[in-house]
Order: sequence, then C-alpha cells, then structure tokens
Amino acid sequence: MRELDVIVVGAGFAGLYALHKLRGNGLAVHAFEAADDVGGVWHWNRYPGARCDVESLQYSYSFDDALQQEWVWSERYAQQGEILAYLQHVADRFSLRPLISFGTRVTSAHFDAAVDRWHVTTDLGEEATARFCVMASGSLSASRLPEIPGIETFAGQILHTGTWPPGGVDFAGKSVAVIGTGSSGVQAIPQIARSAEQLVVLQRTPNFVVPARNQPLSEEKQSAWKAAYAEYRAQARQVGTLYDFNQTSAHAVSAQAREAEYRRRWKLGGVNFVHAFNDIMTDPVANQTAADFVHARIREVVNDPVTAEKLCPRGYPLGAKRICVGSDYYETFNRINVALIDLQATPVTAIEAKTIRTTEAVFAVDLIVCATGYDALTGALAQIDIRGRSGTALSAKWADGPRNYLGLMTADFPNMFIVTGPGSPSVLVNMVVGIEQHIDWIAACIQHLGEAGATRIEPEPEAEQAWVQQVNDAAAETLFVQANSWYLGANIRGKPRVFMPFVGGIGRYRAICDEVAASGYAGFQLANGD
Ligand code: N01
Repeated sequence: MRELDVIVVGAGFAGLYALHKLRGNGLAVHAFEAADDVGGVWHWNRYPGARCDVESLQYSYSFDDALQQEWVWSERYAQQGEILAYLQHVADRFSLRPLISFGTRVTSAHFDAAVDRWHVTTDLGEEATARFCVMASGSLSASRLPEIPGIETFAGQILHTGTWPPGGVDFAGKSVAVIGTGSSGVQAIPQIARSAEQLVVLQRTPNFVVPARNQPLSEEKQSAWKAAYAEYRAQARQVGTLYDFNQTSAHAVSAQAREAEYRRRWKLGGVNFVHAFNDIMTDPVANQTAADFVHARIREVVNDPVTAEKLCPRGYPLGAKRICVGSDYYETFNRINVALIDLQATPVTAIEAKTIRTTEAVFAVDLIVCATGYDALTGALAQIDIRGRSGTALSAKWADGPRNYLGLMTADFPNMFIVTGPGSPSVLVNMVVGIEQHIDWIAACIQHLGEAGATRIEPEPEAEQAWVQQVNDAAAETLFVQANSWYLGANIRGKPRVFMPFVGGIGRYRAICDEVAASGYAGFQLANGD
C-alpha cells in the first residue's frame, strides 16, 4: 500500500499542477488517472472541431515563465490535439509521469478519523493512504447520455463527445444524428456536416452562438504577448480571462451606438461579445438588445427562414446558458445534407434499429453523436464513494446541494480539497487561472498545517452555511439563474437546483481566500489528532 502525504485524483490541468507544486513543497504526492495518459477533458474530448474558446495565450499555465515563453501556440484558439500535446509536454518537462498511475480509476476515498488519513482504493484493487486528498477530477468530466425512448435499442454506433474514440470516426458515406447543441455540438456539427453524407441535428434548446473568428497566431502577436506576459497574467489573476470589458451600460448609449458596438465585437469574434456592456448579465432589457442582435445575424446567415427561427434562442437570457463560440455554425444549416429538428415542436417518439422517429418524420441513421453534456461540477465526485469523518457519504451530505466552504472544502470531510468545484468561480472563469489559484491556496494551507502542528483542517458548519448563502446571493443578482442550465444542475433529473459556481469573479474570490488564509484560516477548524 502506498503511504503518501497527498493523493491527487486526476491528471488534467489541475492534477498536473498539483503534482508539480506539492512535490516542490517536499511532499510525497501521487495521482491516479482513469485515462491512459495525462490531459483530463483534453484527453477525452477528441470529437471533430474540439478546441478551446479561451485564447491559447491565456488558456495556459502561468506558473513557469520558461514554459510560457518557450511553448509556441499555432492558432488563436488551440485545437484539442494541441492542448493535449501541451499537457503532455508539461508532464514530461516537469517529470510528472512517474508520479501518476494511469488507467486507474479511484473508486473510494474514506477518511479514517483515528489516524487523520484518507484511505483510497482503485478499480485495479490498489490501495493508498495519505494525509490529504486533492480532488482534481474535473468540473465537466462525468458525461451523460440522453434519456430518449429506445436509445438503448439503437442498432448503429452511439458516441458521446466527451468520451470520443482515440482513433477518430470516419463519417464518410454515413447518415449521422447529433443530439445536443451546446458548446460541444456547436463545434462538432459543422465538421461532421463536411464529411457525413447526411446530418440531422436534434435540437432541444437553441443556444446563442457567437463566431470564433479563429485564425493562425502570428509570430508578432505571440512575441508581443509573451513580452508582456507578467503584466497580462497579473491582470488575469483578477479577471480570469482578459476581455475588453466595457464599463458602460447598454442603456447609456443610443441604439445606433449599441448596434455598432455589437457589430464591432461580432467581427472580432469570441466571448468578448458578452462584455459589450456592463449590464448584459444583470439587466434583462440590456440583455435583450444583445439577444436581438444575435437573432438578426442568424436570420442574415441562414437562408431558410423557418430554420432560422428554429435556431433563434428565446425564453432565457443570452449568456445564462454558457455562450457558445462557433465556426460556420449557422452557415452549416444552409447545406443540403443538413436538417434541423426542433425537438420541442416535434419530439423523438422512438429509436428503433437504425431509425429515429419524431412526431413528424423518420430518419435513417448509422450513427448517433450525443453532445449531451455532463453531470457538471459534482458528477465526477459522485462517481467515487467518498466518506468523511462520521462515515457519511458525500453524496448524502450533498443530497440537497453541494454545501461547501469557499468551494474548497466541505464540513465532515477533513483534509479533502476540491479543485474548481461548486462554490468557486470554476467554470465561469478561465479554468487554468482558477486551477492555479486553488492549487496555490491548497499548497500554502498544507504548509501552514505543518508549521502549526495540525493534522486536520475542516470547515466550520456556520462558515459553510454563510458561504453557501453568499454564493446563492451573488447568483441571484444576475440573470444566470433564469435559464435551465447545467450551472444549476437543471440538465440532470433529480439533481437539486442550486446555482453552483460563485459568480462574484475570480479577483474578489481570490481576495476572500487570501484573507481567510492570512487570518489563520478563519472559518476552518484546525486540530491535532495525536
Ligand atoms: O454540454 P451542454 P456541452 N434530448 O450541457 C442537449 C464546456 N465546453 O458538452 O439545453 C435532447 O452545454 C441540451 O439541451 P438543453 C463548456 O463550459 C467548452 O456542449 O438541455 N437534447 C444541450 O443542447 C460547455 O458549456 C468547450 O435543452 C438533449 C446539449 O444537449 C460545457 O463544456 C467545448 C438531451 C448539452 O449541452 C458543456 O458543453 C465543449 C436530450 N435528452 C464544451 N439532453 C470550449 O471551450 C441534453 N440535451 C469551446
């Protein structure tokens, strides 16, 4: 049995940095990773078109200046393969592979209060114990297949974008159905349409899709950015991703000026569009001006007016479901080999052998691609039998929502840290910035415990309660809560409806976490079990 200081679950962006940082602090650390290589979501999400929608120069580690200076990105938004190559490079450059058991899924983690240690088991029957557990198991890593009548009897191949086969898929000559039009579907649909014979897109809810305007990254842009990296990274620590944040209200300018600003951002491409005015995510009327602008662009691009109307999102604010960034997304619906089915108007009634039947039509299909998303933020943890000090399962404790303090820890589960999980800015900010902030905080916390002679740290229930309230209050001030999104757990039947990420921003969140640490870990109980 391995006897460690820290067990890390997962070897994606978070797990790799945790290994590097904690080993650097002199700790015996080891990671278990279900995949056969590093990469996390960038290992699994190999679907055609998969790329990041945060710019490459920002979606990368900042902890090592030589790394950020030497690594060369080829495009404005890196493709999955390039991000995976980057993470493989990081694993090799910092000699992290010997610290990882690949092809090994953690199945249980139980806290033994008699000795203040976590006891972990894996699907290969391995056992390990450690003083601390760092859950770097991903926010969007537990994929989910849709509940559609008869899908289990489909005679063709069923794929999920989040568990794509490593060898790729040949769509030539095939009739393909894509279910789901979130970020993954929006990226995959144009690519699949180019190679498949026929593509039918089954859309339940249209999303707002802004153009990516991806392009090769010029040497000049890359050099200029790298020369100013110190300054840019410092800014990113306060805002997550550097966008052009307009501090003006959408109401403060004329209709023409508003339109001009939306047009300017639409032309530049990317998530920057959402920051055109400072009240888009808080004021429904301001939000509607942005939504109207997108509707007009959809009608402009899509030739068939009926299809265009089906693609126009309605009934929820722009940005309240994660905005999608696409390349040729709306244009794809002008292709003669692509059909769009509005599942709200004409739901699927049956899937039989190799056909999909809706209330209106029947489609012959060889292959179904499910771009149907994830059990977000809590799903990966729920797959592990995690039991705390009192023996209670984490899933039982979180039955009414993921109660936690600072998103980092949860009462009754001492010495277990959660990286970019519920209660932290997590998926609302640049994930790499959020990950580095969390790992740095965790590393400093573990060091502090050593210096203080404490063997255990755990949130106080009152601090946890207050933090959950603060996270809820922050969300309630925004339009985020007005959509049936995975942020709220609305995509999973029976999941409690709680807005999970902290919307207050990474700068404010970082300040709160730093203040807690500086005050001797206010809101936490530190104890020595000797
Ligand atoms: O998943 P999603 P995703 N029948 O949950 C539909 C990140 N990401 O994998 O909205 C029919 O967003 C569902 O419909 P509805 C990013 O944070 C980033 O696309 O529930 N349809 C929805 O359309 C993103 O937000 C990048 O009505 C069903 C879709 O499936 C997150 O991952 C790329 C259905 C699921 O969309 C998740 O994105 C990819 C059913 N039974 C992902 N069940 C980039 O960086 C679900 N749907 C660019």
